[in-house]
Amino acid sequence: MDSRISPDRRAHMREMLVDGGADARTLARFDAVVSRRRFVTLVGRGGALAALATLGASDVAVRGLLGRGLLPAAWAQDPKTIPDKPGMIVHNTRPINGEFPAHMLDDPVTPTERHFVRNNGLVPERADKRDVHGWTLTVDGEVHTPLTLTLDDLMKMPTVTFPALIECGGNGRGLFEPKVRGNQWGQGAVACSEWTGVRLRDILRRAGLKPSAVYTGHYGEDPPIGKAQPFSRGVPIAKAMEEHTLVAYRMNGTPLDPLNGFPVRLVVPGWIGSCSQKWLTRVRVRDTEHDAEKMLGYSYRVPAYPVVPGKIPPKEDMVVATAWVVKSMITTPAAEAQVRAGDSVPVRGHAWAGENRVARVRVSTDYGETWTSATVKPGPSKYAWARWETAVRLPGKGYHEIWAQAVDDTGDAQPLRQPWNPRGYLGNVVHRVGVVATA
Ligand SMILES: Nc1nc2c(c(=O)[nH]1)N[C@H]1C(S)=C(S)[C@@H](COP(=O)(O)O)O[C@H]1N2
Ligand SMILES: [Mo]
Repeated sequence: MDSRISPDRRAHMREMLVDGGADARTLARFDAVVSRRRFVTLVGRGGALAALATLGASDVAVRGLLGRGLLPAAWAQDPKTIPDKPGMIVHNTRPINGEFPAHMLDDPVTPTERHFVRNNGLVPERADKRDVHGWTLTVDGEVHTPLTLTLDDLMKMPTVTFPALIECGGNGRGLFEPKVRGNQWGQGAVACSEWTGVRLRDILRRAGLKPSAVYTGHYGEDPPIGKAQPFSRGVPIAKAMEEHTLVAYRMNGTPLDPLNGFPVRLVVPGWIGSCSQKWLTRVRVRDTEHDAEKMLGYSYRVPAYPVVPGKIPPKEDMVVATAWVVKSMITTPAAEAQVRAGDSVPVRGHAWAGENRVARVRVSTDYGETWTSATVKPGPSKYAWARWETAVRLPGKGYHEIWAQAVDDTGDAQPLRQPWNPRGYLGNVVHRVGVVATA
């Protein structure tokens, strides 16, 4: 064992490889190499690439690492255009990951073609072909009557429709300092679509929860890349039984987009997006906290206490990330917009607060010295974002920043600097938009 890489650091690095779709051979070589000092030397020389060459890393693993900013950008292919999602900032094409710039997310209900995409694996063939034939949802585990439901069965159950926000736990990761690996999301890994579906609690009640039921485990049919485990997460039974937790089969009035989970997905609003399993095929009721790979280690977990930026806490100090924290986004003006000095400039956007409610939003044009209150209009349902607006006047010619800060009903406010955690989750630093005023 190399004393200069702590076991936790090593576990963290190994998980990054697994996330990148590393195959068994690559992982075996990683395990062999990290136990030697040589790896430290290579990495120390800035030689992540050299280290990978030593590892004989597969193409897939290398591509995964490209997405995590480990390899020189010169290696990356030009981002492809994703036909369903015009204008998307594509972070990765295999798996597909992309977001929209804040100014394209101005609508109260996000159009499907602007709903971000966060995939760990490949898009299932069934989704690509928009073919529901043969799809079923299994509900099993700690239930009295296991169920197998077809889409027709599901559609016969009572349905509800409401807008609700889904936000990737890693949204805002690109603003972490020091940098953390993973998709470098800006503001846009969030969307508020209108969902139609069946309450998960109605399905769980139909199956009959046993007293031993404490957690769900969610499974989808997206093929993992390389030797990665299938993506699977879960939530405590109380959240599964919450009235807004949906098994959704329509999004903004039409069947789900293939990239957003066709034919059926979970919508677990208020909590980090990974809880909202796409391409859903099975809900397994557990008698213990779900223990699939993406529930463990550093995946979708945050330290139980604030850590020194850049320091990896031991695994046992990491806890499962659950609800989102208070946040806002400026959707108008767009970054780099030109305005006239002295004119009234409309400023607006959205605010949301996980399980809490948005109490107020304020805006600054002098780097947080003084603030102006915005008018806040609550969203039409518990987990829809609130709309806020105000106007500012920029005093003189040149570069200005517009900042927005939301405060929730518990008094929690967005921080001016981003607190750090090893995987860059729950980023909610105030959104800053740079504009130029002309005389
Ligand atoms: N089956 C499956 N479900 C999944 C994922 C996945 O990779 N596979 N990604 C999760 C993550 S991390 C997020 S943030 C949301 C993203 O949903 P969207 O792509 O529809 O925006 O889906 C979640 N559900
Ligand atoms: Mo996510």
